[in-house]
Amino acid sequence: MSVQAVTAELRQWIIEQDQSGCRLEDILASMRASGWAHEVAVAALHSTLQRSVGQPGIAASVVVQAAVTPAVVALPEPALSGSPSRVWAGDRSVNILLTLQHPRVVVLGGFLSDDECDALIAAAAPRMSRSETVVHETGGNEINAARTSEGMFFGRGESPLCERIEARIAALLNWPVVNGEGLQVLHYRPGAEYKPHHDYFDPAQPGMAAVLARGGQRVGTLVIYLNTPDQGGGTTFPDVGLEVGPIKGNAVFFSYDRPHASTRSLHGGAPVLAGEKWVATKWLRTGEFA
Ligand code: PD2
Ligand code: ZN
Repeated sequence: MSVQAVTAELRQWIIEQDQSGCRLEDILASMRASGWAHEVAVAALHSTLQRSVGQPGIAASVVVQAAVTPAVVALPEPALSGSPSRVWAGDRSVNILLTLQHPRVVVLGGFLSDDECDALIAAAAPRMSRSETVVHETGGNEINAARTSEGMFFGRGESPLCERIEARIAALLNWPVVNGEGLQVLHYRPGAEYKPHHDYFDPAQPGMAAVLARGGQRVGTLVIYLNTPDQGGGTTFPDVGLEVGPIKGNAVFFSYDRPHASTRSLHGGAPVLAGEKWVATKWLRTGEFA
């Protein structure tokens, strides 16, 4: 990925636009249209105009700051200081296979045993129906061509197996069990995929108030692979060109500290090319999910 540098020329251009009365939103839109990444453009606007505050005709940086969605304070996160090869997840040791800072991604080996994967599939299989996605305008659900899997939700703590897995997730990610949604199991047949999306809810959309009232914002996702497809079906992070291979028992965790694309948490389930794919997804909220 190329790094975009904020040059003296760019800063001068920003100051000129601002002095000529251009609205900050329009300066940001011009920068985005010329290929600047959103977060780089916002940072350039912020740092340039903050330094210039007080000069005639230049808007206070506070206006730019308001355009940046504030981060939540705490996030789910494994205890990785000292770069351990394994972390203890309450009842089992889990291997740390890869970590990335931005987006925050941790790939985990041996999160579930083969028996646990098989048992979860067996419990979910009779309850599968076509997966739906949240309609941001209304907060309801709908069938969506971008998501061609079948799925079901377990209630939190619905069975001893769910309870054991939820306790392991809570111990691994240092996040309360009650802040988790119930485990969702997804089944992808050949050709099925989940096109790139963000898991957080866009608070600006009208239907989101009701969704957010029940447990707050989503801040982390754990996708657990319950089988190994023959070909395809990786979890992709298009902003950084990362693809996590779906290996039975392994999992990928990622977090997002604000409901914003600048987290680079855009991700998708690549099409299954041969065989089938089963995953369990756990979404983690800022508050208690009742
Ligand atoms: O199945 C996946 O790899 C996948 C990809 C993206 C699952 C989800 N998102 C999800 O359940 O949110
Ligand atoms: Zn997702």
